[in-house]
Order: sequence, then structure tokens, then C-alpha cells
Amino acid sequence: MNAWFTLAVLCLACFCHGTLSCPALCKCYSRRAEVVCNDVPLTEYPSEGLPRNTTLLTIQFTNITTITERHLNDTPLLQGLHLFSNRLQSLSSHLLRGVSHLNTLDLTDNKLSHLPADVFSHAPLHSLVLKNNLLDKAEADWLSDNSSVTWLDLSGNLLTKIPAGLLQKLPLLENLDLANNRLEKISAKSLDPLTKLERLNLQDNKLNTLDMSIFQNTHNLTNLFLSRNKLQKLPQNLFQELTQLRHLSLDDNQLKHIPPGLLDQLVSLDEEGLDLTANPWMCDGKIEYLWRWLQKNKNKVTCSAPEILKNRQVVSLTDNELSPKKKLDIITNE
Ligand SMILES: *[C@@H]1O[C@H](CO)[C@@H](O)[C@H](O)[C@H]1NC(C)=O
Ligand SMILES: *[C@@H]1O[C@H](CO)[C@@H](O)[C@H](O)[C@H]1NC(C)=O
Ligand SMILES: *[C@@H]1O[C@H](CO)[C@@H](O)[C@H](O)[C@H]1NC(C)=O
Ligand SMILES: CC(=O)N[C@H]1CO[C@H](CO)[C@@H](O)[C@@H]1O
Repeated sequence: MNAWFTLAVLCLACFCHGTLSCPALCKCYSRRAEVVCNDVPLTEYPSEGLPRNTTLLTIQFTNITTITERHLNDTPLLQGLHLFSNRLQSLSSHLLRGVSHLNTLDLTDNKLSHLPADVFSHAPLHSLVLKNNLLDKAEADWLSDNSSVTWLDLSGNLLTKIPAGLLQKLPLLENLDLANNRLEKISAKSLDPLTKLERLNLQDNKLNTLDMSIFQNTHNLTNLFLSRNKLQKLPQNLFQELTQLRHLSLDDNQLKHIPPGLLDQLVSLDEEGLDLTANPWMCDGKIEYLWRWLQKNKNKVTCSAPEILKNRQVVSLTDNELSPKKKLDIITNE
């Protein structure tokens, strides 16, 4: 009886101090200070019972629609906030003012269409993921000037451009993912501040041209994805500074030729690290540079014109096929 009483008092004490508190429908791992609310019928942020010392909070596959500065003020030690696949439509300005340790914010698969100024200021974010939302504009004022973001994922939105002012605030950026948007152009010099950039994903956009100096400062780029755009021509010196590049994908564009010298500085490419497939390669005399490059590098590139050479591997072309006209010229010259 006495023992039961003691236990009951202890438990009550514990409960009052919050040891056992955990939001309804969520799981709390107190030793790791982690809270997970996964695939449960929540419609509001689970404030009640959230342990104050929570450092890692995951709310995913729920129906919550908003999260505010006031909510986050209750967990000042938060370092990681994962909000994958909810129904968030808006975020409040100064959202992160109360979480000065937050380094990871993942908002993948929500319904965000517009974000207010300063929304990501205040916290020392390293990783910011806004993948698969409804954003049609990215704004420089989302971030503070001294942003510490190294990983920015804006893929799967409706962006038609990426403001130079935003990139200027990201001097530590190592990974930039803009895949699957509606980008038509990357303005000249806009990548210049990104000297630490290692991975740039621009695939599945509408790019039809690239400025010749666009990669002049991104010396550390190792992975560049340009698949499934509308690129027709590439400037001769485009890749001149990319001596660290290991992987380059240019498949599924509108390339008929590449300019001589284009690939010469890509000395770090992995074996089969270049994808040039699914372009309308024109196998006439102007393909000679690519043909020579392919003699020395493992790669598959297929002619799509002229009709007589259609579907032939470029590398297999004979001198004669490559420039029948040239040969004729020589003969007539003789
Ligand atoms: C968080 O606080 C609870 C008490 O509220 C405690 O039991 C737990 O050990 C703490 N976790 C950490 C990682 O400090
Ligand atoms: C979210 O709401 C929809 C109905 O609007 C419901 O079908 C679904 O089960 C809810 N999701 C969760 C995880 O409760
Ligand atoms: C580029 O990468 C190298 C090796 O990883 C590193 O030492 C160097 O600091 C990087 N340069 C920049 C500008 O970050
Ligand atoms: C993200 C970050 O570090 N922000 C800091 C930028 O600098 C101002 C003032 O120096 C700080 O108040 C911010 O916290």
C-alpha cells in the first residue's frame, strides 16, 4: 500500500515535470529528445505535451496546415525539423526566431505557394529543403545576408527564374537543386558567388541556352545535371573551369553538334560520366570533334541524322562517312 502510494506520488511528480509528457498520437524518445508524429490524423501542430528539450521533431503524413513562430518558441533547443508531406500552405514571417539552434528544415511535399520575407532568417540553417511545393517565385529576402545554408533544394516547384540576389546570400552553398521547375534562363554571373558549389541540378527545366561565363567561378563543381532541357547550342568555353567535374548529364536536349574543344578541360570525368544520349545528333562533318573525343572515351552517342546514318553509333563512323564532302574536295583539288 505504502509502496503503491510512493510510486503514485513519484509518477505524478514525474508527470508534472513533464518527463512522461508526449503529444497525443506522437511517439517520444526522451533519451534522444526526439518526437515523431507519423501518419496520424493531426490537423494542428501538436503543441500540447511537446517536451521543451526536443531537439529533433518529425511531423509527416498528417493534415496540419500551419506552423508558426509561437509553436516553435516552445522548443528552443530544436535542431532538426522534418515536415515531410503535410498540408502546409503558409509559413509565418520570423518563423524561426525562437529556434536559434535549428540547422535542418525539411518542408518536402507540402502546398506552399508563397513565403514571407525573413521566413528563414534567424536560424543557422545548413540544410533547407522546399522540394515539391507550389512556389512560383524564389525571393532573396527569405534569407539573412549571412546565411549558413550549404544544401538548398527547390526542386519540383513552379519557378521560372532564380534571383541572383538569393544566390548572393549563399556563399557556403555546396548543393543546389533546381530540378523540375520551369527555368528558362540562368542569368549571367548569378552563380559567381557559389565558389563552394559541388553539385548543381538543373534537369527537367526549359533552359534553351547557357551564358558562356555561367560556370566561370564554380571551380569545385563535381556533378552537373542538365538533362531534359531544351539546349540547342553550347558555348565553346562553357566548361573551361570545371576541371573537378566527374559527372555531366546533357541527355535529352536539342543538341545537333557541340563546338570543338567543349570537353577538353573536363579532365576529371568518370568513365561513362558524360551522358549525351537522346539528342538529335547530326552526323555531318561538324561531328568530327565529338567523334574524336569518343575514340578516347567510353560513351554511347547515336546519330539521328542524316537519314542514311540514323541510329549509327557516332564512334563507329568511318572517315568517309564523317566527311564525304571533304574527300571529294581533296579529289577535285588533285
Ligand atoms: C528531456 O527532458 C526529459 C524530462 O522532461 C528528460 O527525461 C530527458 O532525459 C531529456 N532528454 C535529454 C536528451 O536531455
Ligand atoms: C487527412 O484528411 C483526409 C480527408 O481530408 C483523410 O482522408 C486522411 O486520412 C487524413 N490523413 C491523416 C493522416 O489523417
Ligand atoms: C574546393 O574543394 C577543395 C577540395 O575539396 C577544397 O580544399 C577547397 O577549399 C574548395 N574550394 C572552395 C572555394 O571551397
Ligand atoms: C543565420 C545567422 O547566422 N544569422 C545571423 C546573422 O547576423 C546577425 C547579426 O550579425 C545575427 O543576429 C543573426 O543571427
